Amino acid sequence: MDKIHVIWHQIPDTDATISSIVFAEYLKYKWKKAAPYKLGNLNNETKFILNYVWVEDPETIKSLPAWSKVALVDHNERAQTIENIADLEIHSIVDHHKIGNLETQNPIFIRTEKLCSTSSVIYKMMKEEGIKPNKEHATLIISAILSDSLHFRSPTTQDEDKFIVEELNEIAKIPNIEEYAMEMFKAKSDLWDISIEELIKIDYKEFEVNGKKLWVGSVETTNPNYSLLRKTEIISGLQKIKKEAWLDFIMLSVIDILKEKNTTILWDEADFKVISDIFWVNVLDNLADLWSRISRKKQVIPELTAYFNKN
Ligand SMILES: [Mn+2]
Repeated sequence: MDKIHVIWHQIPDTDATISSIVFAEYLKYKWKKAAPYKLGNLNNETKFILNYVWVEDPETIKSLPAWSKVALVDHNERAQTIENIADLEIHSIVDHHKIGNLETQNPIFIRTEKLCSTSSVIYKMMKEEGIKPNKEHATLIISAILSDSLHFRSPTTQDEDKFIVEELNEIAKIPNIEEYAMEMFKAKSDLWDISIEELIKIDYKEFEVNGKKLWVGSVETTNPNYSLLRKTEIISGLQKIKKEAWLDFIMLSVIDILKEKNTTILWDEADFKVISDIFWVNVLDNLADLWSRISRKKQVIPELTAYFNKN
């Protein structure tokens, strides 16, 4: 039996990492051979969570031998997945993002729902099959929901996500969910030992719209000043990435989790114009105040996609 490699996008965030761990578990319950793999380094929030439950960090891969089977979790776009995806066989996709541009050779299984995390979707699939997660997996799924929804602050949060957390906490028994979420966010905001390039690339999505390459990064933090004080270095970094990756647009949003505020750093005039045209804001000193748009998925990407489809 061929092993299914459960992989997630190039930049692993907490939901992506946890989705791959629990989806591999789900596939094993269904008598498949499966294991999670990551394509990049974990962020400090994810490290904190895996440490909390004593679950091992998945193995890192860059590419896979031709014809290997893969399951994609928490992403579905060519620009975000494993480099040699064209040589691989896609077994399944489980996601909660907009549908992008991936083409498959064979019929595949796809499940995507408008929930705040891919882990929520996988939990529903488990429930439908009568699979009860153990304490570790219940804690992991709760963590993924808290991470992707910024503890239910994000407008992507559905009532269903909140019910799932309640239901799973009967197994996970996290004493205080709010305190636990704060611990996670503090770990995520611990950025003192990372380079400027790592900071810029801590959580980004690359897209193609109408032949244009867009790059949208986020730093979700309880301490936005750490990033904002390094603005000058960040701007040079954005300039470098835009040139090297042949991008048509690049932005980096610093998201203050507690104040629910988005301050976006931009590099050049062309990108200033895009942001002021879309959001009706002024760009001052390379900064745009995007107010409470804390969800990239719901409050930034759709507007950018519509704009670049017209322009
Ligand atoms: Mn996600």
